[in-house]
Amino acid sequence: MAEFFTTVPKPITYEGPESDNPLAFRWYDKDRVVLGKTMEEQLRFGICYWHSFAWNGADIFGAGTFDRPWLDPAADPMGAAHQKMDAAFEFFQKIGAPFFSFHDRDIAPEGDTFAESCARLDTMVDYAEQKMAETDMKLLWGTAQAFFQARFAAGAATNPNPNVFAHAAAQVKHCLDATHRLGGANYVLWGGREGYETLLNTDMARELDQLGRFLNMVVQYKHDIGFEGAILIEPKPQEPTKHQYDYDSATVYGFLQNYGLENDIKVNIEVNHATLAGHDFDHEIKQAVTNGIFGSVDANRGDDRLGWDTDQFPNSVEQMSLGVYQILLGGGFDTGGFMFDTKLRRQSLARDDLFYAHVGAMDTMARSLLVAAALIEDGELASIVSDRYAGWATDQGQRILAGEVGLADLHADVLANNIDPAPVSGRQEMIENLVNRTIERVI
Ligand code: XUL
Ligand code: CO
Repeated sequence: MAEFFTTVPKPITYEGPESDNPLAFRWYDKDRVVLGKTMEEQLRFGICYWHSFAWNGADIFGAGTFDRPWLDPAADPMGAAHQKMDAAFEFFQKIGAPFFSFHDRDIAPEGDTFAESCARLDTMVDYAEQKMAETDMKLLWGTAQAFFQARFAAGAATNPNPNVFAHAAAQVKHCLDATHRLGGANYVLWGGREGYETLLNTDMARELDQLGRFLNMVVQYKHDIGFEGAILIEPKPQEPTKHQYDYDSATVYGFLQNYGLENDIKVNIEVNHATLAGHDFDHEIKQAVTNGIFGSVDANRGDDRLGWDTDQFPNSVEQMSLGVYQILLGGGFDTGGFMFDTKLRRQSLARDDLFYAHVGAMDTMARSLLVAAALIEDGELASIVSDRYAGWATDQGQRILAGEVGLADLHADVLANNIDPAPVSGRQEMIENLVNRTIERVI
């Protein structure tokens, strides 16, 4: 089989912080134990198929720039799909991430009929199964691409036409089967075009009910086939539609409760989707952990001055550490992991740019893990928070929470005892300094 990444002949290895080899890990030492698990087990890195292998670098103003022979429109579609998978597995192995993720249409091209699309996907799933066995690669999640084709312009599950709903349901069924066959740890549903552009042509109540029904069908089918992975929704506030129904973790949780799905579906939080929703990454994690729906993470960042989904590789330890801290406080990943739903910049057209990008991103996440683990081990942040709420452990606090007193009781109490609490400092700057000192100390 032809080697594609010839300038990176051997797998990337850990050389330590002193190394100035740009194709070595300085922080990601997969066997290093952090909080009782290896870095590999804590971080559970996944490589995405779509941006890394199924995209040619085209943007809305210009043609593809990347050197990806399998994306040549003249190539035989199934031959190209095999070549793409060979290159992808070569990359997975050389970068040393244990997982990958795909959309059905990333690994197998759509055919002229749905039957042909299914047959092509089955062929490529056979090939993936063989390559996974040869390489020990695991599938973090599979997902159906139900947003690209013109038929999905008005949404998939939320489409005004039930035939489009049916088509998306058939596609998700087939992709869930494929994910199950490949031992996927999760199955993801990103809303794609599940949202709307204008209320002037939209029946919102009907569309939400359709989406609720669709997701109940997915959960039912997961149980029918015995798929043990988690079903995850990936919140995003806008883009491609102006108003996406799965805006953020809190909105998704409310939606899941409305449709009786809160125990069956969790969330896949993407860092830059949090930013686009006006939240910090750690807020989205905390919101999900608090509601018991934290599943997995797409580890890509945005750009401070660009209000769209730039899908950049993570390079800010400050930003990521606080999110990883909340993940660890919540008990760490179960089925999830850090999936690089990340795109090279369009000018990064050399083959090995994909390596530089992932090496930097994996090191950033490893450093963030070390910082977050130190914050947990020191315990100072956690005690600051618990001390702040210590009053709620008193008799008065407990009686309020237990519902033993009402407004009139508290009114009487405050009147009789002239309760006049003194304000206390929130110490935000002091705590931020503590985090910065931890970063300085650890990395
Ligand atoms: C879109 C996005 C997708 C999903 C998978 O913004 O993040 O790549 O992760 O469909
Ligand atoms: Co994503």
